Amino acid sequence: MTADSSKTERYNARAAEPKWQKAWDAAGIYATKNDDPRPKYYVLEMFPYPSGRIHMGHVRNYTMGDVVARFKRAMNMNVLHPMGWDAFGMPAENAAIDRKVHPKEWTYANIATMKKQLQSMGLSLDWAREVATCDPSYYRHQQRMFLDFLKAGLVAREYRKVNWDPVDQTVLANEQVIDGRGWRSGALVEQRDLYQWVFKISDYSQELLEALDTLDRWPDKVRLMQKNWIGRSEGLLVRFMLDAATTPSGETELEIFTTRPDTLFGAKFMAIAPDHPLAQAAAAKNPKLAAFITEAKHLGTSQEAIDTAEKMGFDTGIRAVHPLDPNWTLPVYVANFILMDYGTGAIFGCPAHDQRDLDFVNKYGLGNTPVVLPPGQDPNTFVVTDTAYDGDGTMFNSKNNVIDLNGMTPDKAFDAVANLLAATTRGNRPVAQRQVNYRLRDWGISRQRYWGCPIPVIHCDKCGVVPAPVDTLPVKLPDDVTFDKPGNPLDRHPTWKNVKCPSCGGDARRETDTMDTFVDSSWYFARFTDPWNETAPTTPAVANAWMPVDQYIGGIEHAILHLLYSRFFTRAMKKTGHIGMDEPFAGLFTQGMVVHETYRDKAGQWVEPANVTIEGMGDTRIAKLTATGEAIEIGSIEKMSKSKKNVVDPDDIIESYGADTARWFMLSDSPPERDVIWTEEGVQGAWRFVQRLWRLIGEVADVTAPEAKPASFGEDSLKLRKAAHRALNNVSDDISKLRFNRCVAHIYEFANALSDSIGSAETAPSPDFAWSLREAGDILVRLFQPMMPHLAEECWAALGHKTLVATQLWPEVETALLIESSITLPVQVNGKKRADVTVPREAGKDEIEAAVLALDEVKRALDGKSPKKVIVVPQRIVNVVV
Ligand code: ANZ
Ligand code: ZN
Repeated sequence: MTADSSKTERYNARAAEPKWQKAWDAAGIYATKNDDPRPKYYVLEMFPYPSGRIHMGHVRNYTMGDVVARFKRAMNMNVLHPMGWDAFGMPAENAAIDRKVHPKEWTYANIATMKKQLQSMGLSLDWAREVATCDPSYYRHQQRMFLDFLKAGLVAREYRKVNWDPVDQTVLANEQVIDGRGWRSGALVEQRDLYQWVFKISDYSQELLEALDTLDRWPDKVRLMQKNWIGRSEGLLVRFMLDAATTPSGETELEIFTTRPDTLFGAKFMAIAPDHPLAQAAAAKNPKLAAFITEAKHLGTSQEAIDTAEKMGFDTGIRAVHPLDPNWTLPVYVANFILMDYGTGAIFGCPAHDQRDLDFVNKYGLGNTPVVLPPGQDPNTFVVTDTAYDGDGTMFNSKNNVIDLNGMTPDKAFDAVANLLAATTRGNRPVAQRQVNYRLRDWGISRQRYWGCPIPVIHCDKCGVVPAPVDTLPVKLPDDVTFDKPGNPLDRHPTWKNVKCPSCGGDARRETDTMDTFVDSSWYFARFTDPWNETAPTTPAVANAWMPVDQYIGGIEHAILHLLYSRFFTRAMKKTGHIGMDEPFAGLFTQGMVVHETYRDKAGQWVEPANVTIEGMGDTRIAKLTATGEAIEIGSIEKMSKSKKNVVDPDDIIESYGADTARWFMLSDSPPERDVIWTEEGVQGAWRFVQRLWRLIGEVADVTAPEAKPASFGEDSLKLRKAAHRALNNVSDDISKLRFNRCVAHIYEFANALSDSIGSAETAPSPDFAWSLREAGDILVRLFQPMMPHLAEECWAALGHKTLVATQLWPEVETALLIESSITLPVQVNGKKRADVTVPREAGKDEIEAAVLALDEVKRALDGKSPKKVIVVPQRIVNVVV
């Protein structure tokens, strides 16, 4: 068979892609109906922040979701695959400050650009359901839910620490504090306590923890990260009496939280948070201590800042009495690594068994006494110097006339101490009580910023906090705001905040805090189920029919906060009647990043890949600046980022190669959970494969085949049909498991088989072979349709079909064709495995025996003799007895 030259024309993605996008649009095939009776499937990719342009990470994420959506549609399911915009946030305000464009204008312009880019990718999205979280038609419902949550006791106002910039007189977000200083003013940041709105997520700590076990289609690592974040620990609250002679009047005791009461005999000091009341009391008469406390507060409020700072302490002079020994006192330090909002904001330090405590005593010369002996160590010689021992072992050095812990395991000792101190009273109260603590804090949602969802409450001097009446929602952001001064534009707006109190009618003020943007993204998946409902956030019956999301896909960077907040929010929505389930995401997949080589010029400046020409291959590759020929240094492979300029613009790729090539390459190179290295060579390889498929289908299209399926097939036909159905079976299996790179490999293999078949065919193929070729062509196109939808349509049309391949059902696999024609059996000689033998599946005992005796390994073992016996266990094993 020879290829018809008219079909060897190049596939022109630039012409074909927009054409098919229009055809899909015109046919409305991605618009999903809520009353479709077929089984539902909800696939969702994390929606983008409209930063300006899409990046390769988006391309990867959305391609994967699109493959799933297209596959499930072909499985005859009613697929929901929506898209929207996580559109509030600081970058819009920064743009307003830097470039004098209004956040709203900037955001909507970015949405328009990015929507066009996404559309050019050929994603099968239901754009009729598009939402932008910055739109009053979205955030009004969020305000309504805030009020519902408030009524249900899920919202509170709490004193919370914020980063305060004393020069700009404004609250800073954690990311605006750089090395302890305000990002604009450069002033040392202070911690301030402000009333903040919080969601009571901590009421759900235990439930959020336990339900992780039910999320069996989530990656284990994400579940573990959430578990650690919730941070359940079982410990003991212990009251230490204070030595009156050393203690400011009014203070008598210090309560601490510990998870290791077993180590009490190793205690060397007490430490309290800088804002612990006892620290404040002690500082009142001690200016040096007061200065230390002020200094410690400059760390800012982020956990990271606190964890990485050098451990520092200040001896208050106060002495605490050891609860197991009235004659033993411990110095009380104020220390920068103790947090006020965990446990009681106070600890006893046991340096031998806690690294932070050890670092601390080594700095202040307080020494250490080990009390847990690691297995195999000698109690007379074991010492701790720089590394604390936090493992299991046997208690020692832990005995006095009150209690003897020696020889116990730490667990046993924990119980012994807990029981004794719980039964001991001081001032009529037990010295200790057991307590379960969670690291998870309530979710502070107040932000002192403009570009966010206004918190719908009103402050009245007479009535206090009054909810905005529901019929006044949305509380809309004013458009006329200024960004010329630091601080919250809503605060200094001349009129916006002045309102009448809904309760007493007197003068009152609107809340000027807006919500954390994580609130916006905690329920958008529910909104997509019925974005047309103007009177309520959801239509519960509809939301319950669609939810949970069957497959959620996004980056691992959202493994903790976004997912945890969404899990909480779903529960809160359930409590307030907006939805009927606890868990929003039944299946979760976290895709890897897109990485790329980095390039630097002679001056050490980063250079964009687009300006670099690579010559040579492998180790001899060299890079040159395309414009001047200047030598460029090829650096390490890193996550694509603007700072290293190692970004490739999806638009450029789509423009030069087409969206299908970009999609194919994204899926092909590595398992989807791993990073993918973007290379020009790789993209070119994908592009060549696109062209090859186009030629191959062109050759199939040239074949005239009978309409009806032939009654029997010759050997060549069967071989091809087996390859087709094997590929079909494998791709189906791997797509449903999101193993896209393996799907790609199966399609390559099948394309090779098809191409071999065509090559070996007669000039005038038999009817059954022609039919098989056609069948193979049809299957091939439908197999790659989810990955390369435009090329698939073009090929489908070339094959003479009048339908859209995007609407075709998945081909049915003929299972009879999957049965392998040969079988491989292990061969033993005297019970020891020596070789394998491959025989036709239907081979009889004699045929198998002959094949086995012909094996070199067996001949060698027989050494010219004939075997005593050959035992053939059909389909299992062959044993030769010599
Ligand atoms: C004595 C001790 C001995 C501790 C030892 C540990 C090891 P998790 O597991 O995270 O709950 N701690 C308690 N409150 C703290 C606070 N507000 N700021 C900083 N650290 C605090 O950790 C509990 C342990 O963290 C507690 O147990 C306490 O130190 C410390 F060998 O008490 B431990
Ligand atoms: Zn009032």
